[in-house]
Amino acid sequence: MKRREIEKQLKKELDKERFCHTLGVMYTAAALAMAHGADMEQALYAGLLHDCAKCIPNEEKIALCKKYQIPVSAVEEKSPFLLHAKLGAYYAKNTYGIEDEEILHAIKVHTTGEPGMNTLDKIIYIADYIEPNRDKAPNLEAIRTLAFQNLDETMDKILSDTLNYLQEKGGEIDPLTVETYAYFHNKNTF
Ligand code: DGI
Ligand code: FE
Ligand code: FE
Repeated sequence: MKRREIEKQLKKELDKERFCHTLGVMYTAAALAMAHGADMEQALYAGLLHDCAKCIPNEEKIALCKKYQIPVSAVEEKSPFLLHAKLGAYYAKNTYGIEDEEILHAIKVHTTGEPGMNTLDKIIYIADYIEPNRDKAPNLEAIRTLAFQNLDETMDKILSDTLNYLQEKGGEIDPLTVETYAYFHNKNTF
């Protein structure tokens, strides 16, 4: 599907706020791609579709994963909202016709991250956090500046703040989030 058609469809699938966030991520990802010499078209598509499964009710997410044979971990059973990333990659491919595996992968890992993430993966993860409609995270201003300078350092900062936030609010922590933080922290230290 063309980007405009996908936009039209998503406007129906998502609530207003999520749709605005989606456009914010799409254009922020494009800007980050420009700054870091990555492919802008891939960034636009991945940004546009990253939350396409976000507005499916949580109870349905687990059933849909079983139906599509997407593995569900113990942490995902307890926090099914995490599944919107994997389900999003599934719908990007099967509903929106995206065949580019790099776009699908960036969507799949956009919530927890993954050790060894590539440039597009990082761009989507970071754009999701810094897009202009976001206002709650600490250090946002500094992180926004850093994002256009160094992707690995930005990942380290965001993951560190995210883990602190999850610890404070007592959220179930996915081992992948911890592994991704360790990966970037080590990468930046040595
Ligand atoms: O879908 P969005 O809200 O745009 O953004 P997202 O997909 O990055 O999800 C953001 C939330 O995900 C944020 O509140 C932090 C949370 N998160 C990230 N890693 C983990 C996590 N939540 C839990 N419970 N466990 C994690 O490991
Ligand atoms: Fe998301
Ligand atoms: Fe998002």
